[in-house]
Amino acid sequence: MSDAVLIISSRNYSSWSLRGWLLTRLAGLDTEVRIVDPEDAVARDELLLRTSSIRLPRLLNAGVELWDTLAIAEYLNETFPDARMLPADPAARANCRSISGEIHSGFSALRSALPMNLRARRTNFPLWSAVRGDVERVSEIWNHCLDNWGGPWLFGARRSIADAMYAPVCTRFISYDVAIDAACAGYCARTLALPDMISWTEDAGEEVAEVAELEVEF
Ligand SMILES: N[C@@H](CCC(=O)N[C@@H](CS)C(=O)NCC(=O)O)C(=O)O
Repeated sequence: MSDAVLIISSRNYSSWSLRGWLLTRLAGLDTEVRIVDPEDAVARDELLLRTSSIRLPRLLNAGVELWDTLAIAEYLNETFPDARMLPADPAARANCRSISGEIHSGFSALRSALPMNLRARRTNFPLWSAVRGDVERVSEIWNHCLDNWGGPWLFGARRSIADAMYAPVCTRFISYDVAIDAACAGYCARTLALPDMISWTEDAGEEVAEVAELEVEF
């Protein structure tokens, strides 16, 4: 039983929670997962008692408390060097950090128009031009990585922080039936077939909470 705790908001809807959890798995850190509702006043107060942020996911490990997925990623990489969460090659490592930063701070059209909902399956989902631009950029990034470092993961044979950061994009492409090229489709299929993704998705299916506006059929 681990002493580490990962506080998340939802397995079904929270892409940041999925990223945070995949990062702990990549690090080999066993965590107890606690789900809290950030809209709940008592839960918010409890989170704010500990730090000035109510952002989730939040990782508590060995007296250290972190929020924000990139901070969690860098902390885990430093704390568990044997997990080699960043590529060994400096150029690959720089690229891995750049594309992880890009998904962390960008792709707002994709994020808002295609919210993560692991239970959703939409077909013929309309994509407006800004979303198409984001899909093209993601495809460009993935193709560049797969060509440069030979796959099957973005930086070669080992999964890295970047694969965790882009995993919720794979689920969105499947949920909203987004047309992508064969190399990207293969990457999404490999990601969704990971045992960690399967177990997270199964648990998400059992979550009772529903966010009404994200369940609307378009
Ligand atoms: N960039 C942050 C984003 C985290 C985030 O937006 N989390 C959402 C839940 S998925 C949250 O905490 N929302 C609560 C709020 O903003 O009130 C990260 O990398 O962790």
